[in-house]
Amino acid sequence: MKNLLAVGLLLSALPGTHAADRPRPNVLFIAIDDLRNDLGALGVAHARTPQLDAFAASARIFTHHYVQVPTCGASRAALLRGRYPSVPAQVGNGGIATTHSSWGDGNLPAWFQRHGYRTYALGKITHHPGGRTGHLWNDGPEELPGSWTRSWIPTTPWKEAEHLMHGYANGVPRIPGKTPPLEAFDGPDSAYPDAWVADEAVKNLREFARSSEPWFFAVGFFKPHLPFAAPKRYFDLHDPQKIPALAPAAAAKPAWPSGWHPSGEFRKNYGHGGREPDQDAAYTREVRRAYAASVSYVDAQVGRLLDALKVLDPAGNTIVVVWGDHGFLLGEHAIWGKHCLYENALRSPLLIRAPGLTQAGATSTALVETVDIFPTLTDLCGLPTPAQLDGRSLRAQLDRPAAPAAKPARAFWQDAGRTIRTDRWRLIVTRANDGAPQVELFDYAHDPLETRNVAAAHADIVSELQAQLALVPPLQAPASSAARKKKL
Ligand SMILES: [Ca+2]
Repeated sequence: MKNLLAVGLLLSALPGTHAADRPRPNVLFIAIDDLRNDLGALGVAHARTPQLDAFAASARIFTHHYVQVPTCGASRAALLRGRYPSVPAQVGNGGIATTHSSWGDGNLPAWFQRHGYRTYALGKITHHPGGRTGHLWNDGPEELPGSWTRSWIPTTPWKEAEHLMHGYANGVPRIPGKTPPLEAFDGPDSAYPDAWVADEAVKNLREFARSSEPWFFAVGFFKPHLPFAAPKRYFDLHDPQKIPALAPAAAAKPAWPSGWHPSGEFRKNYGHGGREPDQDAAYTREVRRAYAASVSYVDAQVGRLLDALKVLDPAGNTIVVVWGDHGFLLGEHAIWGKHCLYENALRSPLLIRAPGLTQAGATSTALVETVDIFPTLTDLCGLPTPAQLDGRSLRAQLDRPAAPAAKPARAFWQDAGRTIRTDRWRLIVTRANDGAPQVELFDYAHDPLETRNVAAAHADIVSELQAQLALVPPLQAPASSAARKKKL
């Protein structure tokens, strides 16, 4: 208690509040898997996301949030470590388990735990739901040991974490390369895993609300990650004819040089019955509708958790973060997936509500990054911030939506792929199979859909952005074949 009071006295003011008047805030961190910026609150007209839109109206809406690595485990590593990747394993899905011992001074949950918080991870927070490695992700060592008071998955018909992650209706597991990428089952919300996550989250939230100790509760939902599967009624919310088609230039495979890839996660991990979304307009619409339906389904489950919080914490002493771990290309650049450095792979929702937030519902267009979340949360909770973090607290944008970005956004992919995003430009540097560097430059002021590589016409901008990219050291060790294999 003495420590708690001491920290309380040191609290810098939360936005618009006197910190000493309040107990330390709790943190509800909601991760949504593979959620691109397809929310109504982010201006997407065909989205049906009433729950997240309502939450956004009470929060700060970051329209330009970028992740560090466009794949689940590596994006979460950057989140929890609060740093850009520094070794090749940290751009792969196994990076948390294989590199956590070298992370130095803690990680986000461990830091909170060290400063008096109980820390909980339910569902998919690290790469493996429940935070275990091994066969079917349930019998190996913890991915991030020493960090969570408890890390777990609900008990469900899918039984194993790996089946829960890729589950079809009523406990049916995925068969890689065979089962379909889409499913609409005419049944209740509990036909799919996220309803079970929401149930378990609400149940535990009730328990935590009775405790006088502060808590950090991370809840990880699975949709809209593939397979795009949800109860039929969420599909019925979406008329496929009303989901806008991509402009042909936006759907085209980029001209060489580019970091284009053949969307292995979508094309190889599922059975398509010979259908090909780039060649079959009806299939394109079905896939995009199924993604939108999966977003609507997870929206409803997140809404149940937020409704419970309203009842359990009427004073609003909980910081709530809604975060997408990266985006997803639904045919942009002829890619159906995320493993690339284009805009829609890296941009994802970030909504933050903090006690005393003013101008709730206002948007910040500042470029912000996933690595900013760690220092933002320590700042808002009045904890010290570890010195080594690469991000910056977003308090400025929470206090004043028009506050500018502190820095450009950076992202990483494979051993040599890097990108830097400024308000106007994106530079992408990748390496061709023969080792030659490939440079792409996009000018969002004149080409918001990234259809023209203008690197040749703007050598000065390329040079300036390459110099900024070089400020972050290159990844330091060769990727092992195992780490490389896990990336895709
Ligand atoms: Ca993901």
